[in-house]
Amino acid sequence: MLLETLYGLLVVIAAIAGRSGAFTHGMSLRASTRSSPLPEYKAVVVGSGGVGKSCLTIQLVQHQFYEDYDPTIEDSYRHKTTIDGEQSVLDILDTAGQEEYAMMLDQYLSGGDGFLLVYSITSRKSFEEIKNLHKRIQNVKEHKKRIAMVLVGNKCDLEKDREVSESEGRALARRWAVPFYETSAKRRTHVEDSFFELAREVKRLRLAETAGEETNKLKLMWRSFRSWLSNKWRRVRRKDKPKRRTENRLKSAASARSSVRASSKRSGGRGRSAAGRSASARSGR
Ligand SMILES: Nc1nc2c(ncn2[C@@H]2O[C@H](COP(=O)(O)OP(=O)(O)O)[C@@H](O)[C@H]2O)c(=O)[nH]1
Ligand SMILES: [Mg+2]
Repeated sequence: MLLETLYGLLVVIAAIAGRSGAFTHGMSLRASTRSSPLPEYKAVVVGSGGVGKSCLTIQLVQHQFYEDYDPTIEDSYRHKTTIDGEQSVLDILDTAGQEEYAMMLDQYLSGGDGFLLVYSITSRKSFEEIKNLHKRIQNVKEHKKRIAMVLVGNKCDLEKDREVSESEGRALARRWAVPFYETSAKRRTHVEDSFFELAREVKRLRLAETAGEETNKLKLMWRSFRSWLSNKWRRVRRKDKPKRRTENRLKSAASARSSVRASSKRSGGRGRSAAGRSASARSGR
C-alpha cells in the first residue's frame, strides 16, 4: 500500500518535472522538429503580384536586388541563418500567380507554419487584397485562435508614390494582432526583421501549443492519480468497516456488562444495609 502510494506520487512528480522541462528552449524545439537537428520554420510569402515578394525573399537569402524579376517564377528556398543566437532553417515559399491556381494556393497555405503578408505601400489595391488573403489563410487554418503572421508594407523607399500610410498598415496589424514592418527589398530595410519576427511568432506558437499539451497531460495524470487515490481510500475504509463494527459490538457489550455490574452493586449495597438493619433489630440494638 505504502509502495503503491509512493509510486503514484513519483508519477505525478515526474510529470511536473517533464512539464517544466518543456519550457526550456532546446527541448521544445527538438520536440517540434524531430526530423532536423535545427529548428525549422516554413514561411509562405503571399501578396498580390508585383508587391515585391520575390525581391524580399531573394534579398534575404542572396543579398541581391532584382529590378526585373520574373513575376511567374515561384520558388522555395532553404535559408540557414542565426535567429536570436540560434542556428535555424527558414524554409521559404515565394508564391506567384496564385490567382489562377486557387486550389494550389490553399495547399501551400495549409503547409505553412507562418505567413508573410506583403502589400506595397505604393498600391492601395494590394492593401485591400492582403485582407482577402488574410481571410483565406484563416479559412485554410480553420480559424485557429492564433496563426503566425507578419504584415509587411514593402517598397517604403518609394515615399513619393505612397498610397497607403504607415498608420493604416499599423492599425490593420493591430486589428489582426500581428507584428508589422514597412520594408524595402531594394535597400534591405527591415527585411531580416520581418522574416525573423515571423520565425519568432512560429516559435512562440509552438511553445504555447507544447505548453498546452503538457498542461492537458498533467491535468489528465492528476485526475487519474486522484481517482486512484480515492479508490484506494474507499477500499481501505471498506476493509476497516467490519473491524470497527466488531470493535463497536465489543465496546457496547463491555458497557452493558459494566452497567449490569453497577446495578447489581447498587442493589447489593441496599441489601446489605437492610440485612444489617434487620440484624441490629434482632439483636435488640
Ligand atoms: N523601389 C522598389 N522596388 C521594388 C521593391 N521590391 C520589389 N520592387 C520591384 O517591384 C517589382 C516586382 O517585384 P517582385 O519581387 O517580382 O514582386 P512579386 O510579384 O510580388 O514577387 C520588381 O520590378 C522589383 O524590382 C522595393 O522594395 N523597392
Ligand atoms: Mg514573385
